[in-house]
Amino acid sequence: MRITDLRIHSIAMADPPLRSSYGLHQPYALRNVIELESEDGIIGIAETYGGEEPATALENLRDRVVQANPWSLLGDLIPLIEGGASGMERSQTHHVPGENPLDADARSYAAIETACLDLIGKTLEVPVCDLIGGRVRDAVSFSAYPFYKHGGGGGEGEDRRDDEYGEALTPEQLVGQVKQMVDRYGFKDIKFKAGVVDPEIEIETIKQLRLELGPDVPLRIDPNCAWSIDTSVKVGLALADELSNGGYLEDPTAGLDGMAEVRKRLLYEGVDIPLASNVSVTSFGDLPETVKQDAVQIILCDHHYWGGMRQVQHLAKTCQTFGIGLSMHSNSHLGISLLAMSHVAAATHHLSYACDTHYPWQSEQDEIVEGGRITINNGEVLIPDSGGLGTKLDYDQIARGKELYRSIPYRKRDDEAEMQKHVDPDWKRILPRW
Ligand code: GKR
Ligand code: MG
Repeated sequence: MRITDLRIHSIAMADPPLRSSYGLHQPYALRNVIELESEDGIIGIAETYGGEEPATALENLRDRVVQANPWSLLGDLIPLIEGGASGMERSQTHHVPGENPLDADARSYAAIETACLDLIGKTLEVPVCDLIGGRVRDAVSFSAYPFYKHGGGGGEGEDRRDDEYGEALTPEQLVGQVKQMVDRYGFKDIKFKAGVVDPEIEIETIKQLRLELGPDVPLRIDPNCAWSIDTSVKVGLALADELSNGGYLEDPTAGLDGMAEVRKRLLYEGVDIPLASNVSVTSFGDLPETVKQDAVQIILCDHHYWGGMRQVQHLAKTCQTFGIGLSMHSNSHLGISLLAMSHVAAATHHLSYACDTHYPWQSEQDEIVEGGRITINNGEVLIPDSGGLGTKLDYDQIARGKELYRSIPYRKRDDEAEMQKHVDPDWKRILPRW
């Protein structure tokens, strides 16, 4: 089988004004969607980070992809994930995910891998999760992902969207947002994006969530490194009860040394809540130091930048070997990514927690897969029965997403610039802020 065409679609989708320690989300999030067409006219698809740079990086692979055999292409491209920061060098930075130059090759490889697996799976009529080793579950659990949020549903001008969740800048509003999301999707776990306001208010938010949701719902908090070591320890002590029982403290502070120190000091105080990370551990090169220092007890994998689904499976086995838990990170995405995340999660035995997803923040209007939005019910995505990822592109919606992309000025994610534009002209990302 030969690949006869590679098509790259740069698209935009509305994104609400969500806050994090990176700043403020722009009114549109960007994605690149790729298609690999085989000589039999079968099309494999993948979704990855958006904007110009990822599109150019994929375009630069065209000569190696077109005319290649999808069965062997992934082996031919392996130097992309075996060299430099994609191999055993460390790749952590404090860029927003998708803008880290050190994992650019791993991101390109992952997109091609997903599209090849979808193409092969569609050709053989085998779901991707079975192709990569076999599913260990038919349904994948995701967690609710509440954010501090300004009023507005995303989009600009005439394309301004309805604001489904409303403003959320106080603990009470955050609790309301969570209840609404849980009612709609049935999530059983909650991951709260923090690092936005004074930690005392974020502690209060978690306490209110615990009171409102009862003792059994796992709670996580992720300030994306906004706290000093002292503040991280203080928050860990204050939330020792609330974050136990299946919860975790995610990237409280920057860097593995800082994470290790927080862990040590919490243990000294008799608090054993695990630390999770998608910032201080972003590649295999970070693992030796992570293990040596016991800096992170849960790694948040992401096939989009860890070099694809099979690298995530290697990561899972490595984590299991060293007694480290595994969960999954997410960034603003549409249905192809949600399905790809679900397939790799379905085929990963050592997946210890519900995965993250931004999917509730995106709207039906922007979905690009046939049949509209993927269903999340009881907090779960069911693996489709059909071959590959189990979905196809809706070409009208792709055309719409491309038109939107052409019509807007955004070409990369820049939460700091957006923050300066709308909230505080002098705002800078400071680590640690508290
Ligand atoms: O969407 O603002 C966001 C998040 O902060 C995202 O960029 C993070 O990568 O969700 C992510 C995380 O868990 O750190
Ligand atoms: Mg995180």
